[in-house]
Amino acid sequence: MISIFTNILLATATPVDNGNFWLPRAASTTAGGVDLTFNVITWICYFFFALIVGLMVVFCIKYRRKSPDMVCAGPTHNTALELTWTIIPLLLVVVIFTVGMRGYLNLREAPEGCYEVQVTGQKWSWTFDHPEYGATQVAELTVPVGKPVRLLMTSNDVLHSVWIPDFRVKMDVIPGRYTSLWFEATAVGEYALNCTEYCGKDHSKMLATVHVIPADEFAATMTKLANEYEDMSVGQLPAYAINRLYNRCASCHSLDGSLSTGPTFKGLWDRVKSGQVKFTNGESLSGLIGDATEYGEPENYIRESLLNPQKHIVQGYLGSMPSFQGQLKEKQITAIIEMFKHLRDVTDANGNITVNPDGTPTE
Ligand code: HEC
Ligand SMILES: [Cu+2]
Repeated sequence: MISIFTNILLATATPVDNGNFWLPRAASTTAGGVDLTFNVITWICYFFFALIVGLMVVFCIKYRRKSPDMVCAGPTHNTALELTWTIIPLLLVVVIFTVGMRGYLNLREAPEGCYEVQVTGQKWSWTFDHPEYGATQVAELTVPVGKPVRLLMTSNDVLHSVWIPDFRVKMDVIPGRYTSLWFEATAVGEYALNCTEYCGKDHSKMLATVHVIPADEFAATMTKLANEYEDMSVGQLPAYAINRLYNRCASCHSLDGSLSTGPTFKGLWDRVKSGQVKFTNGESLSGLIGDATEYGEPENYIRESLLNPQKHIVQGYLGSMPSFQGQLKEKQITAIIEMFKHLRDVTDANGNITVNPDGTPTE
C-alpha cells in the first residue's frame, strides 16, 4: 500500500512525464492535479477489485456447501461490519472530493497577469488572435513556456470545444458568449489541440498545434508573425500565403483536386481567368470578366469571393463559405490571389506544400 501511494506522488510531482498506458504526457502546471485525482480513483478501484474478487473466491471455497443436507441459519445483521462498510467508503469519497475539488479550482482560477489570447471557433478551424501583438494565427497557437496563458473563447457558428490533452484542459466554445480556460506549459514543444464537440462534417479536421517556445524568444516571434508580410515583395507572397493563410481555407478547399465542401484550389486560377466557372443561377463567370463587365479583371472576382462569398454560388456547392471581410488585410488578399496564380510553384502534384513561409524549399 505504501509503495502504491509514493508511486502516485512521484508520478505526479515530475513536471513532464511521457505518459503511460492511461494518460498522455503531462506538460502543464495543472496536469498534476488532474492526474492525481485520476490515479487516486484508479488505485482505489484496483485495491477493491482485488480485495472483493479475492475474498469472493476464498469464501466460495471455504464456505461452500459440503454435503447436501447442510443447512444453516441465514445471516442476520452485524453492526461492526455495517459500520465499517459505511465509514470506509465515506472517508474514501471525502478523499476523492478533496483531491478533485483542489484540481478543479486550480483549473478554474486563472492566476493574475495571464497572457491573453482570443480564440474563435468556426466550422472547421481555430483562429487565435494575440491582441498584445496584433498577430493572428490559424490552426497554430504559439505561447511562451512557463507563463500562464488564458484563452478567451467564442464561436462564430455552432458549439465547439477546445481540448489540449497534454495540458489536461478542455472547455466548450459557444456562439454568442465567452468561455475561458488557462494553462501554463512546463516544457517547450508541440502539442495537439483538438475540437472535442461534434460540430459537423469536418469536425475531425478541426485541429491545431500549440507551439510552446522559450519565453525570451516569444516577443520577437510574435512581432515577426504580426507583420511578416508587410515587408515582402509580391514575388514572396505565394509562399507566405500557402503557409500562413491557406490553413483558413484548408477544411473546405483541397490543393490536390479532391472534392471537399468547396471547389479545389488546384487549377482555380485557370478556371477563373478563362471564365469557366458556372454559378447556381445559371450565369457563367465568362460574362462577368473582361472589358466593360462587372469585374473587369478576374482578380476582382476572387476578391469578391473572399469578401462577399454569397454573391455568386459556384454550381454544385452550397453557399457555406464564410466572409473574410475584416479578417484579411489588403496585402493578404493580394497574397491569396498570387498564391492561386503560382500554386504550382508552392505545391507538388499531390497537393503537398513545398515551400516554407520565407520561400525556402521544405525538406
Ligand atoms: C467553410 C468552408 C469554406 C472555407 C473555410 C473557405 N471556403 Fe471558399 N468556398 C466554399 C464554398 C462552399 C464555395 C463554393 C460556393 C461559393 O461560390 O460560395 C467556395 C468558393 C470559393 C471561391 C470561388 C471558387 C470558384 O471556383 O469560383 C474562392 C476563390 C474561394 N472559395 C476562396 C477561399 C479562400 C481563399 C479561403 C480561405 C481564406 C476560403 N475560400 C475558405 C467554402 C469555404
Ligand atoms: Cu468544432
